[in-house]
Parts: sequence; structure tokens; C-alpha cells
Amino acid sequence: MKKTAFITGATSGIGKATAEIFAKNNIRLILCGRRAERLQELSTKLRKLTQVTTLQFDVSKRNEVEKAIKSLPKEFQHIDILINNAGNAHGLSTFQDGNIDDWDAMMDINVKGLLYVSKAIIPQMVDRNNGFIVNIGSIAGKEVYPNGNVYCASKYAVNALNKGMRIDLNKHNIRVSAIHPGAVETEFSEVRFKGDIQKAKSVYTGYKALQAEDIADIIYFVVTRPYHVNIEDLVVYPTAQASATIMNRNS
Ligand code: NDP
Ligand code: 8X3
Repeated sequence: MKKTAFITGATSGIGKATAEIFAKNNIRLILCGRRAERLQELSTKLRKLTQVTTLQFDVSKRNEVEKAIKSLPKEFQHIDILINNAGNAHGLSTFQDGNIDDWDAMMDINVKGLLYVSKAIIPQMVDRNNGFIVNIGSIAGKEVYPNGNVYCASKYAVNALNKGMRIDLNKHNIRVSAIHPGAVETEFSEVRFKGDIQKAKSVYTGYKALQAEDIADIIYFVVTRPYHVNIEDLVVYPTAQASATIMNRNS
């Protein structure tokens, strides 16, 4: 039977690439993000392959999340797969120099946003005793690196929430998986460095970073295992990267 996937952060990077591979494989799509024009553009493209609807909302605004999900057209209300992907790093500085607005943004989007969306969708999965949730964490949720402080904390929280969901949803046959990527070349660093394109580019120079499609392939693999198979946790690096801080830039 055709499945429906709800993807947060579908306007760019990993979320967008996931939408593309899901569409090619005939999964019905609910594409979410704040940038309406990009949602429209992607939905026009993917409608040639599958049914698509879009929801424009900010995951960190609880009322917007609830209102948007309640507004789904009937044929998109049964959600089989939730991809909790929306998120970003805001800034990269020592704890003592950290910007509190950046801290708020990371905790509000990466942690509370994931909670709001999950709370709005999981009850229907519990009622049906079926569903799949993929949480996009990060190696920043496995290892704290210099200046990563609050972003790392937000991704450690995603790691903990993934484990918590697995425990609490286990008796409802809901599969829960986390994917923790290393460096993926997306708009991530542009956001982290507040539009400083040169600085953002420098994050990915001297080696071949992961591409959004690499992670999307893995997400598709995870959600298409036979029903009795559930991958809990995957850490994925570019070959040039050995840990959060060790990168072979001459590769
Ligand atoms: P991008 O910046 O390319 O994409 C981020 C996506 O999140 C966009 O679609 C953006 O949509 C959405 N988003 C951000 N803030 C909000 C918000 N407040 N409300 C709704 N949507 C929001 O980055 P990536 O694709 O790389 O990031 C996707 C996920 O992968 C994130 O959780 C990130 O932490 C994680 N990750 C990324 C890595 C990397 O190296 N790139 C490595 C490890 C993990 P819009 O602006 O339209 O709202
Ligand atoms: C994104 C990867 O190393 O910039 O989560 O934190 S990193």
C-alpha cells in the first residue's frame, strides 16, 4: 500500500533530497518548511511523480505546528513515516562568547520543534499500532567539539529523544531510527555562519563531503527494511572524516 511521509526541513539539503528519493519511489509526500516559494517549487516538480502537499510553518512555534498539521487534507492525514529533519546550527563560538539568541534558536528548533511535530503526529501512529519515525541527529550528538557547545547539546537531546521514543513506542510496533551524519554539504554552514558564503564553503574544501543525496539514500534504505527490521542508530561520515574534529583535508 502507498505510504505517506511527513518531512520537516524539505526546502533544502537532506530533507529536500529525501523528498526527491521518496517521490521517485512513489511515497506520498507532505513537505514542510518556512520558505513558501521553495515548497511550491519542489512540490510542482515532485507532483509529476507522486501526490504532494505542502505545509508552511516554523517548527519552533507550537501553535503554528498544531494548526498546520490539523489543516492537512483528508488524503494526507494518515501519516506512515515522519522524518524529523528540520534543524540548523546557529553560530560557532566558545560558550563564554555565545549569543543567547542563537542558543534559543537551536534549542527551540532542533529540540522543541522536533518535540512539537512528534507530539502532533505520534498519537495517530499509536492508535494504529504502526508507524516509522526517523530522527536526524548528528555526530554533534555523539561527540562534543570545540565551540559546538549548544548545537551539540541540542543534538545530544535528539539522540536521547530517539532512545526515549524507541522505549515508549516499542509496545505500539512503531519503528524509530536515528541517523547521525558528519559533514554534509548543504546550506547548513551558510546558516551557521549567517550567510558568510566564503566561510561556509571553507568547511567543505580539501575533501569530498557527504552530499544530501547520500543521507537521503540511507534514510530510504532505513524505512524500506522488512517490518521486523529496525535500525536504531547510524553514524555516517565522509571517508575523509574520522571524528568530529579529525578531517583529512588532503584527500
Ligand atoms: P539545510 O540548512 O540545508 O536545511 C535545513 C532545513 O531545516 C531547511 O529545509 C529549513 O527550512 C529547515 N528549518 C530550519 N529551521 C526551521 C524552522 N524554524 N522551522 C521549520 N523548518 C526549519 O541543512 P541540512 O539539510 O544539512 O540539515 C538538515 C538536518 O541535518 C538538521 O537537523 C541538521 O542539524 C542535520 N545535520 C546536518 C549536517 C550537515 O553537515 N549538513 C550534519 C549532521 C546533521 P526553512 O528555512 O525553509 O524553514
Ligand atoms: C552537523 C555536523 O560537525 O558541523 O551536525 O556539527 S557538525
